[in-house]
Amino acid sequence: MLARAYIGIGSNLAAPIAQVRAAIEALGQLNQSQLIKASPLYRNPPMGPADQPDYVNAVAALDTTLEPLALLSALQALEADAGRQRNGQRWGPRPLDLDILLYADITMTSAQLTLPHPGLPSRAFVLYPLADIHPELDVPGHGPLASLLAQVSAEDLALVDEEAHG
Ligand code: A4P
Ligand code: MG
Repeated sequence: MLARAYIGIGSNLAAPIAQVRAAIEALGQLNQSQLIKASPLYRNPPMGPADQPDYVNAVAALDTTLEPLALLSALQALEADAGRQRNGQRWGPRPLDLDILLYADITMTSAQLTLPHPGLPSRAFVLYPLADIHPELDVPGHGPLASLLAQVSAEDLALVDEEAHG
């Protein structure tokens, strides 16, 4: 079945802007999937350990017939292509992080996959780009995106200049 999925994209190593753009490009090539829309890119300070570079974050909307776990594997393959080492510290720096924020209206908790992504309701770097794509969105189990947004400040988010490199 065709499902709408929202993917959170993050990078803070190895030319983050280029990493995020390449990831959006790669999502457009994903099998059984169609890239519907991508948000602007936002630079913002690291959540978690502070001794790491700023992140660049964005969100992409995909229509896909991949089941949730198959989509997760496909995203992890893209992370690996970007040189992601999975033995690093939790919330440590990474060239590419791809999270499934939402998959249709599914709510689930398992060792491999939690939906919606548990960080979604509280993270400005997820909520604002999500709202750029789909402001009317309802987040399963959490209500209107607009209500979540109202509780989170955008002050740390800086829109990346379209002409910027690196
Ligand atoms: N997993 C469970 N649910 C999901 C889901 N919905 N999407 C599992 C993707 N993966 C999901 O993730 C660990 C495991 O989570 C996966 O094997 C998968 O089975 P990971 O990507 O290996 O590890 P991680 O990313 O270091 O940990 P975690 O807890 O997922 O961290 P987050 O939430 O991804 O946060 N600061 C800024 N400014 N911007 C960021 O993007 N990102 C992080 C990482 C830290 N600080 C940040 C940012
Ligand atoms: Mg992750």
